[in-house]
Amino acid sequence: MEPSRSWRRAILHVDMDAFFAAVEVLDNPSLAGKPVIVGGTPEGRGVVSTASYEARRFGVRSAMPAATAVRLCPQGIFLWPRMGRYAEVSGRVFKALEEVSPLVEGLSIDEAFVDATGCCRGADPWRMERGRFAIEDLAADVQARIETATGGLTASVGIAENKFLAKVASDLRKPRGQVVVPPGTGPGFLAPLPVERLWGVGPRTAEALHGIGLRRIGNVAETPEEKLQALLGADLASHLKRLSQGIDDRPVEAHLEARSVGRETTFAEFLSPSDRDGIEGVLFALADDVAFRLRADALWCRTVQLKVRDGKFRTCTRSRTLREPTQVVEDIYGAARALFSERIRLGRERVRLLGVTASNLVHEPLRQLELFDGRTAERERAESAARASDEIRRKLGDGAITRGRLLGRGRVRPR
Ligand code: TTP
Ligand code: MG
Repeated sequence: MEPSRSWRRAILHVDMDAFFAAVEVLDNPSLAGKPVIVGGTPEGRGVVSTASYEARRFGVRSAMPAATAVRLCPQGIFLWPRMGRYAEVSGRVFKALEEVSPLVEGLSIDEAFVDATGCCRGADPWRMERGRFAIEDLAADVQARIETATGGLTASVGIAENKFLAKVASDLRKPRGQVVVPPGTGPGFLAPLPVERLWGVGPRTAEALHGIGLRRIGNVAETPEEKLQALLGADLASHLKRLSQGIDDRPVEAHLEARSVGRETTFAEFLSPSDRDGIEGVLFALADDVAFRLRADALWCRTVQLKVRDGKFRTCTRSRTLREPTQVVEDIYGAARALFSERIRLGRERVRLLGVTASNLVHEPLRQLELFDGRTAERERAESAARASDEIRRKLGDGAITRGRLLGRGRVRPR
């Protein structure tokens, strides 16, 4: 029996409402109905992680400096984040989701995609029953299971044929929302929404789109792809054009942690182990490519692996786990170089192959949670600079940005 293949996909995007703040209220019911602000201090130190819906009415938002939040909402109740407790509650939410479908992809501590195509009692999730799609009942069941599993927390759900539509939908009617985008209605659903909702449109791309009069997703959908290409480069143009038309084939990946992003190079002329500049130049090029691909997929890695093969075909791999997830070349290169100098013993053997792989991937860096860590702000700047140059790289092709370290390294031959 394989009927599910012919069904249209049914994807849920589940997002907990005001997650950290809701957990605080759950654990201390006297906070119910009050403007709770998690992260930062009443003296205005730190950054807001999230705020209850009551506090949001005053304009308090995630990632806002606490000083601003104090000004907007002086009566706010500021609480220090309790990450351990949030992680524990998150575990319960994910367990409840996994009871419904084996295909659950965590996006962050409070957000997941669920492929529920085969979960409606073995029948088509998009069949109508009493004026509703079967999948709507399943989604309501998911929301109820989350409330039970957590002792009363609410989630919002988006229901659609693909990930992008489901994710946009879940955000539209919070809290405790349920928004369904029936098959075939994606373009009309998206048309009035601002272009910033398109996955991959950051402030710069939004500005570029606004510059040619494209403010709503429907405007992008109607624009000839050639015109978008001239503005954004071929890859981003085709990606945004497809999304704007509600097309997104990405599967729900249940085991992201098993994925990795790597690049390796074999040398026509082996490198001498004493040619540090040559080796480091190659490691930088490999790390640069890995970091670019992580950013393109909106992924961060926790682990960097180095692979070295010598002239006698002996292969050795060494890895290191980083303090914080990253997607910038400086961190990945730094780890690969340290592994090479500290953990690889070549003797007089020459280097035949070098490889760099990023693994232990995550969907979000959790950077705002590390509130007073100076390195985090530094990394955030590095990431945003890298993303800006990615746009140019996509627009002009891979050779466009030549990092200083790569100049004059003619020896690398990609496999
Ligand atoms: P979100 O799901 O973005 O926000 P939320 O759950 O608080 O509110 P919403 O109802 O709009 O979904 O993020 C989940 C948690 O991640 C949030 O409760 C706190 C944390 N977080 C930060 O620490 N910093 C941030 O900048 C964001 C966006 C979230
Ligand atoms: Mg949330």
